[in-house]
Amino acid sequence: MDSDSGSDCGDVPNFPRDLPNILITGTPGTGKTTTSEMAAEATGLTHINVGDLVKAKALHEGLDTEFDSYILDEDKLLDEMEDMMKPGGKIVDFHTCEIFPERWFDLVIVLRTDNNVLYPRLESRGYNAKKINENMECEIMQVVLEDARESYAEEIVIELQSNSIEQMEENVSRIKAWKEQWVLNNAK
Ligand code: DAT
Repeated sequence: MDSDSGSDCGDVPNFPRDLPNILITGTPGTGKTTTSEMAAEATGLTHINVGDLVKAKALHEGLDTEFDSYILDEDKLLDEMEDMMKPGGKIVDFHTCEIFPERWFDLVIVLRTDNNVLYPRLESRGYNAKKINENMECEIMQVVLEDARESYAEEIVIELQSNSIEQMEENVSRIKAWKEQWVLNNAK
């Protein structure tokens, strides 16, 4: 793992940027991609769908057939993303949060979904039973939330409910307001 990855809670200096970087994370199915697309539209920031990037640039070590997902090549991914993150203005959408350098992000949003809502979302994606169970357990055990809290400063990690369209719209409004405030606070 990269020596300055998010899992290090040490004194990591942020590099200056004109626009903030936001990480939107959570268990698969909680609404990361939909929320990120809407938030990018609302804020003018650029959405980076990390799963798509991994596939498009082959930043993986092949397919894990048991879970039907790619085995990430973290070093390749971080190298690919470093220059994208430097100027700021990115909304990064990924189900894992602890692999990234802490200094990349100004805000980390963890989306949460109730079990009875998440299950049918995962089913309708055609996931196999093993993958559905793994993801349900991940959400029930709050794995992503705990990883985010261990990897980033407490004050930048925000948990948001994502069960309904109304909540998603509210989340996007909050992201937009937060971004506008960040720009005011960091104006040169
Ligand atoms: P993720 O990127 O976290 O895997 P997604 O954005 O692809 O999730 O959403 C999965 C499905 O659930 C998709 O059909 C949209 C729907 N969805 C996501 N968040 C929702 C919400 N808050 N309310 C209603 N539907 C939602």
